[in-house]
Amino acid sequence: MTSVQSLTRLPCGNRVLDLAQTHVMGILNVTPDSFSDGGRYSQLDAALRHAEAMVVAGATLIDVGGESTRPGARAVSPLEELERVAPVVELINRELDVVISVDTSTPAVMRETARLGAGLINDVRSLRRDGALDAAAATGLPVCLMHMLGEPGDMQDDPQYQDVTREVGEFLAERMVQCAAAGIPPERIILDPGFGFAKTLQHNLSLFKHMEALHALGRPLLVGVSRKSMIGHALNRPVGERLHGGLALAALASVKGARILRVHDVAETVDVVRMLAAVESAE
Ligand code: 8Y7
Repeated sequence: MTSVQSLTRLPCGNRVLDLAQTHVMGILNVTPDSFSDGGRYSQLDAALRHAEAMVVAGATLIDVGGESTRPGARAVSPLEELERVAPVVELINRELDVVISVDTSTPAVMRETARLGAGLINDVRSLRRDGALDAAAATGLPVCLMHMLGEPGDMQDDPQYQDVTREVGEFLAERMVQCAAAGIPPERIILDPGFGFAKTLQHNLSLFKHMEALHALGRPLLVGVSRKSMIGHALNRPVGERLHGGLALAALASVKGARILRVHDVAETVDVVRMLAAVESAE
């Protein structure tokens, strides 16, 4: 290993990410669909097949989530969340070569999924739930800290900022201090501006434009804008017609130095990332 690689190597449990490159993280929701009642085995099987397709398409991380963060979504008990997520993590870890990210704010889910092979904790609440800092620290896994004001249920009520990029940076810096105090060193942290979380369209666009300012915090950035309403509002597109807007933002985020892109459309985003890398590596 060269010294340059050691600066960008992020150990994620039993796997390592080289953050010199831009990685694509595929989204795998395991919230039960009330319209499909295929039973437990077929849901697990469907989750594995979806994850496998994303890995074949070039995803190097899969983000497994069992709690909807949509505004107004029903709260899920820790046990219910664990019963959804744990079997999927165990199965993907056994069957696929990919870093498993667990989208959770729940301490018990962090601890148990780490035991089952998860490689990254992705917490939209930045470890602010009771016991989350200690649980994440105990896993030894890297953590993605995301900016959000309030809770998913009330976050879009009336978000206000003087300077959204500065305030997001200050929030993330403060969470890094709390992490350090709990035994999670900066080397284990990924930062995320939290697009679409407690932000108006203008907040999201301004934050995106000035994203580079967050590099001052010294940690890799993860960006999640796939199919989000900021694309819908900017282009006047329903959720099924946001791919092109999302790919534009993926390219721009990568150029601005984001290291992980969290997306639904893995194959398309991987093409974007590879095309940028091809140009970047030219003479
Ligand atoms: C994000 C996220 C969601 C994001 C990170 C959606 C779980 C909403 N968005 N995690 N999760 N960053 N780190 O539309 O932007 O995908 S859920």
